[in-house]
Amino acid sequence: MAKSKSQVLTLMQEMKDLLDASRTWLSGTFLTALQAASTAVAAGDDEPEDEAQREALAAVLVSALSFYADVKAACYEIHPTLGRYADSELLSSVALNLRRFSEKVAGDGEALKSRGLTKFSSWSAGGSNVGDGHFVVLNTNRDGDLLDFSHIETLTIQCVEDAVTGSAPTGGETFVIYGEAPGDFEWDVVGAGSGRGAGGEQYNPDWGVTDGDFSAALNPRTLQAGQRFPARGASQNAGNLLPNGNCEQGLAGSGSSNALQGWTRSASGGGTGTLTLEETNQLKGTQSLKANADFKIYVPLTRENTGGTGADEATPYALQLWARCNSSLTDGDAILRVIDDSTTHATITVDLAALTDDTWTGGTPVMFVMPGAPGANLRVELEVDNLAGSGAEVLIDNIMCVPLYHYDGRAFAPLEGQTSWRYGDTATGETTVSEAGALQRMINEVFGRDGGIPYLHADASAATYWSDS
Ligand SMILES: [Ca+2]
Repeated sequence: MAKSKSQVLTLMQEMKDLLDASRTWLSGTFLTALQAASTAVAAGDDEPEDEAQREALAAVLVSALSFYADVKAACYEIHPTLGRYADSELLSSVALNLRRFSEKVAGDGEALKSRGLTKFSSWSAGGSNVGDGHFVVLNTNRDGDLLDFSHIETLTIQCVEDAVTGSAPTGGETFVIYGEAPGDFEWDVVGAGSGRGAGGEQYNPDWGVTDGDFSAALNPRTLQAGQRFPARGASQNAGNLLPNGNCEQGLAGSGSSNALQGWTRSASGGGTGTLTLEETNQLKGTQSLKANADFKIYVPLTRENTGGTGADEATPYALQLWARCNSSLTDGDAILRVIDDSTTHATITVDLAALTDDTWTGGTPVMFVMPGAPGANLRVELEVDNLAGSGAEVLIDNIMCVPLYHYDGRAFAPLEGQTSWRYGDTATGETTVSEAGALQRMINEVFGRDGGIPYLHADASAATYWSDS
């Protein structure tokens, strides 16, 4: 007879205790004693017997490393039991077993206790940065739940090549990400990697992981410590999903049915405004988009690998646009949204009346997860609505829908601003933990670092916990 719920729970608790006890012992009295013994061997003159003593102690260390690996391997072997409890279709698949277990726990209105992570929700930009773009971060999965894993460390992203002193494209300046160095031994749980040598670690979230589809776990946007990556910008070669997001390719069509090149005037609610180009007060490049009446234009998004402007399913993106108004404007909104015929998936709205006159302002970026199974006519719409004021004008530029990078339980990107990123620009963010949920930590440590394996459903306030003890 299969294990009961309480027997499954007890198994998890005892394995967690075994892992924690071995770590406590190894990183505590054992290591202290080993180091003291090594120091004692080194004391005094070198004698012939010292070498044999050093080798013997080295063998002890090798055994300790092997011992800890064996404990983790023993914890790992609980996955078929979790799968059996949750009626997994394939007990040999650790990913499927954990997914089914997580789903059953959530479906039963239960949860593991959250680790108590406090993840930074905004990056702290360096005080001497030249670039004025936004650094964005998203810490939740597609269901809006906190991704309950990450290393406990301070992360840094830093521009290492720009378009002025280097050869990086404007808007796609090269950055690097790194955290803090891992411990000397596997049982020292510290950073995911300082990026200054080996030790970079890949730690996948479940974005893109839908039933039967684990492809996104192998996404090239998943970074490791020390890895270089381009910033996200308004041009398509800087990652923008939207054609002509920097408005440099001009307009298409005529009169009040015209649109940005690469875009289409909406058949419904398309507005009466005729779009023109601004070539004097543009944000960047040589042109921005100008309107003096309402309009709505769109770009269709196709699902990945089907041609056209492909949106990667179930993966995180950011929306942003920049706007500038003249003093005649009394009301109006500039809106960028991801929408299909049944659902609005994300919207960024810039309240034009709240902007400082004749000053470019970047809207607060909006992060969202592209739907895995969108309705018909998935598209991005750009709209100016309720524009009011005699002689009112609005300028728009750097219209962006850009994919985010994945790193250690979060999604993030530096976004192009009015002034481009420069070499040395930086941002930092710290994650702390209250260690509220030891079972969840054990699951993270034993399973969470392998690609494509989902973390278990955890909650800080569920009525029924799979308790730690
Ligand atoms: Ca432009």
